[in-house]
Amino acid sequence: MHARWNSTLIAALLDGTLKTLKASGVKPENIVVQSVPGSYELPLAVQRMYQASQQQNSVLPGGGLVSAATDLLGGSTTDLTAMGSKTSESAQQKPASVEVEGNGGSKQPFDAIVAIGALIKGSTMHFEYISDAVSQGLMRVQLETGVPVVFGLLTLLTEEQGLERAGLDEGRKMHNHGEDWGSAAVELGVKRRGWGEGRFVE
Ligand code: RBF
Repeated sequence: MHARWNSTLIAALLDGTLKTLKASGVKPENIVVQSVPGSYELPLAVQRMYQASQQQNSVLPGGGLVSAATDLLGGSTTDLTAMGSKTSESAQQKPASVEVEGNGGSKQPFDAIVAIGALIKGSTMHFEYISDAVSQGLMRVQLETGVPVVFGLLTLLTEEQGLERAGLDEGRKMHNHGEDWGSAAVELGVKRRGWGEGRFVE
């Protein structure tokens, strides 16, 4: 799941995240990407998106309940809720592509969700309030739902800091943090599945 503010950074971070997810063996059709206007919207969107993934197969055509087992690396669903548009600069613009690569993919609940946003400090206290609310909100969502929510929120003092963390610095020497977020999603998704079955996967 991603916010659409600071879209250049977001596009690179999303690319990095997707790259690592796929390199880790997650099937593209099991990855769902959705976007929201800004970072402030991420906690609710992540919470509701996870609930939607639970609903999609909670009832079989015959009315039977389906177990919530997931299969991150096998035939399953990984959810990456990342953000969207590669071109929009503000929340006013049309949600870029709400890509749903997961068509035809697993209907199981998401194994993990990556919440991606980039907050850049301005001259008022806005940045502090949003950063704090989103950080606390995402932690709350993951503890309340039990699904790993990877913290892909950059809280930046300058845009330059964001370019460095998205691997877009001039010399292209810096690391794209999105790649780490993809790895964290896979690791936590696999571990959580193990914990759910009384196993400790390392
Ligand atoms: N959202 C972001 O994701 N990153 C930002 O840097 C950002 N800066 C904002 C600055 C101002 C002054 C305002 C009013 C909103 C900003 N937002 C930003 C959008 C915010 O997360 C949210 O989408 C809106 O406040 C609507 O709830």
